[in-house]
Amino acid sequence: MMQGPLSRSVAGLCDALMPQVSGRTAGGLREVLRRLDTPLQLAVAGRIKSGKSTLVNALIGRRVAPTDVGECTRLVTRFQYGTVDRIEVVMKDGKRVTIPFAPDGGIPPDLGGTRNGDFGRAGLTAVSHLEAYLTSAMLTDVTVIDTPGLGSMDSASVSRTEALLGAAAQAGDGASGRASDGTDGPDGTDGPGGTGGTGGASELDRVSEFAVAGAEAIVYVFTQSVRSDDTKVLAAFTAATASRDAGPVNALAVLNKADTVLADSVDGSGGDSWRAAEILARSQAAVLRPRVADVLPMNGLLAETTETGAFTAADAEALRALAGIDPALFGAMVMAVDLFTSLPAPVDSPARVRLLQLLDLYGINAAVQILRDEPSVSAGELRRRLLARSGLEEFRRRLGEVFRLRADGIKASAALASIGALAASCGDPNERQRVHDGIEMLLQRPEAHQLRLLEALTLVSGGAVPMDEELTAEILRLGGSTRPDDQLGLPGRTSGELQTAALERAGWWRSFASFGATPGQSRVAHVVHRAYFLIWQELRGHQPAGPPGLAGRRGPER
Ligand SMILES: Nc1nc2c(ncn2[C@@H]2O[C@H](COP(=O)(O)OP(=O)(O)OP(=O)(O)O)[C@@H](O)[C@H]2O)c(=O)[nH]1
Ligand SMILES: [Mg+2]
Repeated sequence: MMQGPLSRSVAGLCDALMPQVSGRTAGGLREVLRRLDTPLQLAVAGRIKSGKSTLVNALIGRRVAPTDVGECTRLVTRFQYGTVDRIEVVMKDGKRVTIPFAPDGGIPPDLGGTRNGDFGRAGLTAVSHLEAYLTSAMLTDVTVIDTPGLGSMDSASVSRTEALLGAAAQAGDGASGRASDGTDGPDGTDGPGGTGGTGGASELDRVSEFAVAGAEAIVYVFTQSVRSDDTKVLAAFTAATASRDAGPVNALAVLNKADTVLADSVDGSGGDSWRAAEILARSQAAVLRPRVADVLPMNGLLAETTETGAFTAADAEALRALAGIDPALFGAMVMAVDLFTSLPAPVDSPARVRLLQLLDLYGINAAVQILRDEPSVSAGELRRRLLARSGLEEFRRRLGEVFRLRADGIKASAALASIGALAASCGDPNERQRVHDGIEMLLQRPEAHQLRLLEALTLVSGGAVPMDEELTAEILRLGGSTRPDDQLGLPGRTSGELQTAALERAGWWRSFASFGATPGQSRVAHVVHRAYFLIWQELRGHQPAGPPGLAGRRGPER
């Protein structure tokens, strides 16, 4: 894995600090170094049965994550690039057992029918998580982590989870522990308030499992509507995984099962559930915005079916037969699952059940509409058109923009947060000072400015530094891209126009930093001012700083 320039700087900091710190901190730094060398770690999280595994399969392009009930779905599974397909069961004691894929090419839901004995006396409870290595090209620059679904968490259990977080993350992994304010006890075995009530222990378990996963970015999957505790869960889980708050820097949300949205309940949908899902997603983005970069509508099932090769010519033929029957009869069939399976039609019952599993009623209806309008459409073309309706392509595009283009910055700032947390939890004030000085020096470097900007974005969007909405949106835009025209909100303008705009905004933020801003706002404003200044320099074709003629021209973050 090629490290980006910012990750390399942070790795350099780790190397420099290593000989100057205690063994414990050095161990943590080694872990940070190891992580910097891996692709972006992207976790998919959300409630039970929200469609996380289905979405993971669609992304990877292969039906490999089990989407039924089974033991696996209770385990974190990390999908990463490998030159040979294989599955490793990682035990809590660190041992690894390689198991074969199921005949259908997926992870066996019961871990290969293996008797518990194969994993030692404790059986599946001794399993930490699964590592699946796949030759999928998509995984070369991102590791996708499928996580167990969250149960319905009442607000009491959510706050218990939050209370347990600091301890759990530290117990799970020293380097990923989010620095808490030091009020919790030294050992992570029992959080404040104990484990009274339902499920305390298992929540701790899940949270630490999650910490083991070491996620740096998160895709949060929900269905129909964001419940009040969804946002809390989102915050709690990203805190445990990414060593910092959920924010537009590292989180994206999906409104999944768009096909099941009740169109009539959404104004302006015109009775179309996809349109309804788009409207819902937009309004929910407004609510969730400080926590996520965006909310995207998605039909994960359709995406999985059309992207993994599950959809066959025989399925297309069954749909073609359905397109030929009386439209009124077909209309009745797609009103409910039991009508679809029972009404008379020239498609046998196993084929109908299969269509339901692959497409659900919405997808079946969509396919039949396509075939009615254009009977000559081939199976391949039908698959492509259904894929186009799944939302997957837009999701991939946004994933690219939000995470992949900024992977270097995201990884580097997650690593810096981990280093900061290591220092904060270290007893020696001199050592703490040394680490902080090191971080500060790194952040002073011009190429590290993107990290400052991401940090400012997290402060502002998380509410730690209040800013009015328009300014928040501006910082979001600035940190949300690496292209000057997007950053300035002036796509496609000439370099001259962009330079003028960058200078104008740089000037504005500088005076905001000096006049009428709180100390927090002032710090953020300085960062924003400098970001605009660096954009201006880049546009003018100058090096950001440093001796001229070295290493050629480079933008602040590419
Ligand atoms: N109609 C419809 N069904 C979907 C969609 N996405 C997933 N499903 C179905 O929802 C069920 C649950 O999907 P999973 O992917 O297993 O959900 P999960 O979130 O991984 O579940 P757990 O891991 O058990 O929490 C499966 O039957 C999927 O086929 C969708 O967009 N539309
Ligand atoms: Mg699952």
